[in-house]
Amino acid sequence: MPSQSDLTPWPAAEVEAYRALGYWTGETFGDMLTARATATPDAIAVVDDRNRWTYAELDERARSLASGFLGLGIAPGDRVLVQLPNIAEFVEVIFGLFYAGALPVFCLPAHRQSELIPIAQASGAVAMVTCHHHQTFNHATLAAILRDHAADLRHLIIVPDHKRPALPGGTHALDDLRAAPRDLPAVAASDIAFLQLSGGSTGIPKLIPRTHDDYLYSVRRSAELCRLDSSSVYLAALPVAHNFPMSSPGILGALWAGGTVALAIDPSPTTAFSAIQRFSVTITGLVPPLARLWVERAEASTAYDISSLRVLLVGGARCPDELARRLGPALGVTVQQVFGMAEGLVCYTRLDDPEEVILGTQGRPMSEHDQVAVVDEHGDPVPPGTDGLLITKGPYTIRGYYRNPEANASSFTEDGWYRTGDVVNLRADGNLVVKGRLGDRVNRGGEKISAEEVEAHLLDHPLIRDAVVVSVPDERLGERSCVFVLAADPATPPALGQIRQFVRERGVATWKIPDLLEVVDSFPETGVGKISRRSLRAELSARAANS
Ligand code: OOB
Repeated sequence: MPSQSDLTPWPAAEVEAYRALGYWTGETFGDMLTARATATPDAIAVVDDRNRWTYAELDERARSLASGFLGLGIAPGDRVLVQLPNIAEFVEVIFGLFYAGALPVFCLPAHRQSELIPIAQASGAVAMVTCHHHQTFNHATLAAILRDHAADLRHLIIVPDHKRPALPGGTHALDDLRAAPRDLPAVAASDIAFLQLSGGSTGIPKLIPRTHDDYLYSVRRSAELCRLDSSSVYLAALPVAHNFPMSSPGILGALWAGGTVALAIDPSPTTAFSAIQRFSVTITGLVPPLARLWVERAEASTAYDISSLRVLLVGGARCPDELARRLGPALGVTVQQVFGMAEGLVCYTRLDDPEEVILGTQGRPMSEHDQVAVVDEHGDPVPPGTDGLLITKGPYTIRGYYRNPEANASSFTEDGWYRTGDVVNLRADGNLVVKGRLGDRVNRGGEKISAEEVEAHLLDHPLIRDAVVVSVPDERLGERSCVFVLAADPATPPALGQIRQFVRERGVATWKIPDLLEVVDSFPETGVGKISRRSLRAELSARAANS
């Protein structure tokens, strides 16, 4: 079992208050599915290209998988890496793990060994559930590689691909695990339900422990604010393991409301519009660059009927006001901006907000008991209406990362506020406008890149003496990454193609591969002798303005 120290608890008085307010109800995600399967067994819970399951079927599948997981030796409290694309099996697997009391660790399909090895090690995962292939990448082989690097990783479970029947030795096909349902362990809602991954600003993965109590509250509140009901069909177009399509209001919100989860294997307009038409999707969520692609396609062609779509959530990165204005008319939707983080706090614009709020702000906290404050670098409040750093605490924002005292010391204040690292402006009406970020993170269209992590790879390149990764504004993605390099030998500087290839071969998620390269003779320094990323960014902007 995970020890209580894996979870930094909320203070007792707050726990009591959240229970008294009815925020934390004592219900687990397993309880939620049981309740829905009892209330509306024949309603459709999940659809994708190959499957269509009622609530009763989903429940039965999850229970038999739970029995199979337990039979294999996965015990309550054990961590299990889940790396699956947007397929129906994702939903049965995570509910199977919830029923077994095991903790999914939500990996993204784009993660490669350089992300997954530290995640497996830091979580102490005993098992991994993955697919055979996704978009030409062999995940089964990746899982076998991980097993050699993570001492505790004993069981590899693969969703088979019927076109590629062979599984690597020592692995289990998911279907072979289905076992006759047996008594399932009692799971406490105050326990950790799963581990999410932090968008991260350091190279070391930060694991985010979320309890059933706190996460289910955020799911319920999101479902309410997005007005989900049993007729709602939520399309997971973004990678479903990410916090945004999972819970804002996401697949869990749709299931909480007794609606339907539809999954699209990729978020391209062609795949997603076809899914919207076939499954009569009513609501979905997108990062801004994808929203732009959808708008462009919808403005250019009416090949698909997407008129069932009523609400589009846009978030993960700042949505340019100009794009926000085009979304509603082009896609026939009400826009809801969402500014959230896997650590907790989620802000929404409300569906009935004035247009100026919906189009020009990232909304306001979803809970009356979310606390937000805007401070300067010393932690002192800034005058109202001034840009500053957002700190927060509340009923669904964690008080500490999983087994990571160093990160806790820097990311949380002594009295439990989470330092988001986001620079915001808190308007008098309570809505937030996100202005940027403190520190060394690139937000590449919602995919977060830790500068430090990419720099560490680059420093191993024989032609590189030193490297600094910074963000550069980009019309499509919001930001892209640029690496400034000091060459080991100025006579033979590295070329962009070489360093991209090098980073790719390190086995990292493709979005982390540098977009641009600048070879320089020296780095500008700050007053205290640190490399000034701000000056490097300014240099790039000045160059772009002059070109
Ligand atoms: C979501 O979660 P993460 O954990 O991948 O990233 C959180 C960070 C925030 O701290 C902020 O820097 C950025 O992503 N962000 C936004 C934003 N939404 C997130 N920056 C500007 N405007 C927005 N609307 O990205 C996430 C989690 C739940 C719901 C939505 C997004």
